[in-house]
Amino acid sequence: MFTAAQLRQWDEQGYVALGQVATDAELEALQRRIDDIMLGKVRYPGMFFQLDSETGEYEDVPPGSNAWQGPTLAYRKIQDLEQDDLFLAYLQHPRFRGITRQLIGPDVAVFRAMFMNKPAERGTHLPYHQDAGSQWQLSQDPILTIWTALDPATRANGCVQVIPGSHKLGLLSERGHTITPEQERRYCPEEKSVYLEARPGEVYALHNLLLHRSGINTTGTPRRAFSVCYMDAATRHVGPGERRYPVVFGRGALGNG
Ligand SMILES: O=C(O)CCC(=O)C(=O)O
Repeated sequence: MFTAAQLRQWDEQGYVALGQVATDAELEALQRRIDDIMLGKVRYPGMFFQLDSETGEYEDVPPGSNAWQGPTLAYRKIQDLEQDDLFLAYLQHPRFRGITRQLIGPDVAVFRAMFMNKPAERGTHLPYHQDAGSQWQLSQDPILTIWTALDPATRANGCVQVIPGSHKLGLLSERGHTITPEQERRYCPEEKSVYLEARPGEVYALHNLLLHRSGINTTGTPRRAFSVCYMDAATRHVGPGERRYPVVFGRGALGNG
């Protein structure tokens, strides 16, 4: 659970540093496993893979698909990681159960369990955005993302950068996600931003309405991270087609949830 001080920080700033949650051995296993998934040594049906852009520009990121696209460490994003036993066990850690119970309730699903990568000497600029809005096609906006550094995250390798308190602005774009250049000038001056540098294994809870972005990786080693968006298990997909979200805590939960 959040302590009283963390709850205050959550309300006022929209993010909370949680320190390292996994053991060193668990962290090493997650690092090895994500490389095995990228290299195709471990495979799951229908898992979403998106390669990194060639240019570093967000507009040039290829769309991605629900299929592995060959052995490379240059993936930008991989979703559906709740299918993997190690990632599922980690996202169901008792610390996360406590926080989700406090902020969401006993029955919790994940909108996405996602690997975000800035490959060595590559990566793509991710512009300021919020993680909510109609493009998510949900019956209610989720509020909680738990982001874990799998490697050191630094200004040089594209750590996440946030605008403290910006979750209080509400949803800035009807469709959600990236904001306009005018909104960025208004709400995101460099002097207001905070770089969330992290040691491997360190965790941040991020409010989904918090304005955040990340840069490219100018170093010779990757900046890997695992980002999980938790939401009330009653949240429904409201777009065309059927979509169900994996329940990870409470009634009908996967694994040991
Ligand atoms: O890891 C990153 O660079 C960005 C993460 C992000 O935007 C998210 O987890 O919602």
